Amino acid sequence: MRFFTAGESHGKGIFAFVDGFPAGLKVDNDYINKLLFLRQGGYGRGGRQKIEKDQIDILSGIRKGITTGAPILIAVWNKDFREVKESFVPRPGHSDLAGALKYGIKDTRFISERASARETVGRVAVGALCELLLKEFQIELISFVTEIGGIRARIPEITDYSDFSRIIENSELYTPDSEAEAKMKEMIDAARRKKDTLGGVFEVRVKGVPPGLGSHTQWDKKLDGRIAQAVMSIQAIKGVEIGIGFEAARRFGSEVHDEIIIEDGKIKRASNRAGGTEGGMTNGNEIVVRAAMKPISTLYNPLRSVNLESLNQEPALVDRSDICAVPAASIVGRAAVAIEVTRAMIEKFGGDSLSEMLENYKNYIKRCENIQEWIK
Ligand code: EPS
Repeated sequence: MRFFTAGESHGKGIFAFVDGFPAGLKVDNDYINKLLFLRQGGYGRGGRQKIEKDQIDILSGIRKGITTGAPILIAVWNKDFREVKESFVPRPGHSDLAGALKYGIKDTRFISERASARETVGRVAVGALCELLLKEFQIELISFVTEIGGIRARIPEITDYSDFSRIIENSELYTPDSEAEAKMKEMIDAARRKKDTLGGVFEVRVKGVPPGLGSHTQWDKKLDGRIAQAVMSIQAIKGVEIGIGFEAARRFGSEVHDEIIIEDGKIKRASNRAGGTEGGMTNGNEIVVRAAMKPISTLYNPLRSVNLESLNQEPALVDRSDICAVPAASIVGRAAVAIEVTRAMIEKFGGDSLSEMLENYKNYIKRCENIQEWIK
């Protein structure tokens, strides 16, 4: 399975094109629209989200609500479709200057219209479609905000994803710690008053993943690497870690690796510091991914920049923007991980139809459970 997005922030719409998606999946449009709705939300968002009401329009690949195996084309039409005013003063931190140099264009709108995080509408639509497929294999995902502007949330033990999702969706910052949330909101208000922006950290988890997705045999088949690339490619993401991530570098090996134990005749792990991947493959444990988002680069109190026409020192472009978009990014991160896990599932279990995949999956799980017979 592969996918691409197209579309500009103030163009006609955002489009997602998915090729190689298995046939036979019943598509719940409401589920996809719900994730698009969550992507639009979160305390600290700017004025644009009051204009848009992101909903999918399926243009191909789905008949009578069921995937046909043909390419799927999804459109989300922009309500704020308009010709944006040209701009010659790049924002530090945005794609403006690097893109202007690369493409030899002074009007940075030629760059920023496509670089805009509005593109993530397409990724969330594809991610939600992938989640519907993963549900058929009892694979579930959640994401939540763990940190904003240096304020950290306490994360409880998460057993039931549905219960936890309800807590997250009732929080304006998609975080489970209401005390921390209140402080985060104060920080966002302070940033708004200072005409500044704030970043943070979010976490994505995946439960019910079978062992053996991805492969140790080649660099570009390693699932941890693929997940890192998918998440790092989200606008404004500057760091990605899996499991205990950077913390592993500060501990002894005995405090990092997850012991292998036998319980009721089943092989289990005593902990999950690896975050569900070893050797570039899933090990059957929960996948845990965290990502660091930098503050949005459009500042109402702009940093110094240079006018690309006059070469005069000028304040950077000031435009409508978000103060904090970490909750929205957590939904995009969830989509990015769902897409990579789905691609790996299709690779492992054959992707023409859902029924064929399910048969192969059940057979493989049975073999894994009967480990002495399976591993010879
Ligand atoms: C976004 C819509 C955009 C931006 C944001 C993402 O709306 P507008 O530019 O019309 O205000 O708020 O884009 C960026 C963060 C960016 O870097 O360009 C959205 O729908 O997510």
